[in-house]
Amino acid sequence: NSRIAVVPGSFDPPTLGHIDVIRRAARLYDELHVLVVHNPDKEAMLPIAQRLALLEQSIAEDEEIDGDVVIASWSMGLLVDYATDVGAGVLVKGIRSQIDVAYETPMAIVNRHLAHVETVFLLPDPAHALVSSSLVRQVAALGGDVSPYVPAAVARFLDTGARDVV
Ligand code: COD
Repeated sequence: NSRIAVVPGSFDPPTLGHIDVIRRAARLYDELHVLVVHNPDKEAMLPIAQRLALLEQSIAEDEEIDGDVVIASWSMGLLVDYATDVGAGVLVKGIRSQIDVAYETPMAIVNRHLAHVETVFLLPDPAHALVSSSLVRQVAALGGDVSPYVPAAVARFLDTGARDVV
């Protein structure tokens, strides 16, 4: 009876906050699905395929993440449909603030009602608690150094200005 969890997010781009949640979730579950989900409320910087590639590289290069990690994307319908398809009973999310609590609480209730999928919340590591993809997008757009906030693969990608040609 293996324990399978989904870590969903926009990952636009992946940050050290995301990697912290993925590392810790990988220790808690036998199999982890890191799922790039299109969030219609947010204007995207990177195409989904680019976010997948950056997650693949970041997770492959991370020495603390081992075990079974699947990286996938989902744009067809409910997040819990993906979870049910892969046999996952848990969504793992990070909670940084009261704003995250207010945003996540109704979704967690709906997802449990819809599909009996539970949501497990991890508090952030203080070192990364203030990191967000939107902060990274702003710093990158203004030409600042994003390397303190993102995995090395993401810093390399953003530094080369490759984002302008995707
Ligand atoms: N420390 C800890 N956790 C963090 C940090 C950090 N520094 N930064 C981000 N996180 C966490 C976030 O709290 C979140 O749990 C996760 O990492 C991903 O963050 P983002 O910003 O990449 O992604 P979001 O917040 O845009 O989430 C997008 C989702 C698609 C996951 C979300 O909107 C969702 O669950 N949608 C549900 C779609 C659906 O099925 N709807 C119908 C039923 S409600």
